[in-house]
Amino acid sequence: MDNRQIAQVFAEIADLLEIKGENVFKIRAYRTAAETVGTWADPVSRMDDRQLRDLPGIGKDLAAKIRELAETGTCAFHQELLQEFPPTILDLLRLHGVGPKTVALLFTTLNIRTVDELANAARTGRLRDLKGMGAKKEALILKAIEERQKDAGRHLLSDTATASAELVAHLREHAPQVDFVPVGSLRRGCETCGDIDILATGGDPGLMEVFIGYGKVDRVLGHGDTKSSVRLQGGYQADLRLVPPESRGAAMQYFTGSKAHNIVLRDRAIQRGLKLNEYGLFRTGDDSRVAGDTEEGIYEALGLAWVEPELRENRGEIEAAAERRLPRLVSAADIRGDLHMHTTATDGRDEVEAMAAAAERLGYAYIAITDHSKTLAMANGLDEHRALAHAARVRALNGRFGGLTLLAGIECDILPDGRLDLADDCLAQLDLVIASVHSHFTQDEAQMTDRVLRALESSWVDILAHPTGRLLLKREPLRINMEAVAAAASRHGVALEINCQTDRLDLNDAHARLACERGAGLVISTDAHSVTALGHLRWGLQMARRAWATPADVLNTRSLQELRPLLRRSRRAA
Ligand code: DGT
Ligand code: CA
Ligand code: CA
Ligand code: ZN
Repeated sequence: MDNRQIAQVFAEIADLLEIKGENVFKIRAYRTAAETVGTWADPVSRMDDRQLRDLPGIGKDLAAKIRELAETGTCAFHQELLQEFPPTILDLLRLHGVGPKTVALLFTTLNIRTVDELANAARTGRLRDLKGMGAKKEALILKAIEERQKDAGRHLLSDTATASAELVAHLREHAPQVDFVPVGSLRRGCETCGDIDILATGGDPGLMEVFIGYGKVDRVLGHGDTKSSVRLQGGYQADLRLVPPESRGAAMQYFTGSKAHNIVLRDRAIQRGLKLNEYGLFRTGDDSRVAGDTEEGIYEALGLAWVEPELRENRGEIEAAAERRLPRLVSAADIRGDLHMHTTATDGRDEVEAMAAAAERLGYAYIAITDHSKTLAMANGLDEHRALAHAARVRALNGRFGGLTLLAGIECDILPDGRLDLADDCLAQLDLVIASVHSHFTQDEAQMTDRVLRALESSWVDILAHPTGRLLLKREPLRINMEAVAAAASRHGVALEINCQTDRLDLNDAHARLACERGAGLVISTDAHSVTALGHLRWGLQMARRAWATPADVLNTRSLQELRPLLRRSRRAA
């Protein structure tokens, strides 16, 4: 079992214990263990008992459970809990506004075990009379179910990328002569993906046996000579298509999509007396081939510059490609530092030193340590006194990690009325201030917008973090007027963050593009709570690219020398 699978078991145990109404410390221990294992770099299944017990938050009991999972693939305690509750009950817990108490109530009183059963009960008005329910909550549950159905079968970009990479590794191992490339929404870097699309060239139909023989295949949905579909463990659907080598470019183009981009391209072909499909670009009259072995060839024959996959959404990229004015998108090589991360001073899992050492290995010029402020008591947030003491410790490390500069910052909560959680004279003494909303998500649009605008007006805020608070496939964005926020950010010289946590990706592509158009700077930050999470930068980068962002649009592509004058404290001093 890999770390993710073990973490999954612990997370399920925590959920099930919560439904049972067990002791909160016990529940928290399993949650912490799930976090630790899920983000640990080395496989915990290969560790012995002593090494396991050295992991943060892992004691004797949890170490034994990890050994049990590693050796047998299951855990007796987990199985016992699943005897008490059907596993489908965990789907209920993932509905917005449905907590463990509600799940327990629904199960014990109405024997509701699945989302479908819950939907039925809500539609027929059977929930409203339960203790603590009422018609309003019933309606909210129904709405949450509808939201969920819109997302059904979709997965986070990062999870899809992992599942796809494992599948492609299997294919390459068993068919080394074949060329494989992931296409579809994954190649376009969409925030969630409906399925995994793999394109193969240079193989024979025997390849399909290799595909359906993959160890993680749960079910074969279709099996042909040029196209097969399977369902994988974890609920991913995967399609494999095989085309001849001379069609590789055409098929890459076709199956990368998006559908909207392809439709415009096909019309453009028709206007030129050509026919475009997944096998190539052909003259309408005599079916002779014009292009098809490369994507560049296809675009060129249509009078277009090659278009980066992230831009292929019919949002103006075809006009720009025709006029040769596509942007030079920001890429990993442009990134010089990371301006949002947490440490053990609050709710991070690694020490400042470990984060700095990892950043040095990544070749960064700078990082900002931005732990939480006091209102976030759950995360052990810092008050003014602790914030300044922490800052002093952070600064004292400068010089110890090669050319890396550590900036002492804070992630300061924006209080419900728009005031900041820490006093101005404390914020003034830090190198960088991030402001963010972590509470009162349900304010209406006017209130929320006023609240955030007020924070942007403060003298010290440099960055607004995860501006909409959304959690992909879990929590809707808060209601806020992004036009007004982008305009204010531009006016005050505050950068808007693209948060790289894999279930945030917040700002999204459309909002990030709006920010750039309004002249607000972007910053791509990991918000890492561990060393491993520093590697999540690529997912935010993908959002920035989908937003047409160039290196100039992104604050953390600057050298430290260029960055400093852009921070508010420098501008005030000037
Ligand atoms: P997803 O899977 O919902 O995340 O999004 P996609 O874009 O990966 O969609 P998918 O898997 O249905 O199809 C992959 C690509 O194949 C799609 O982006 C464009 C192409 N494609 C699929 N169906 C059509 C179609 O009916 N017409 C055209 N022109 N292209 C299509
Ligand atoms: Ca797809
Ligand atoms: Ca597909
Ligand atoms: Zn944070």
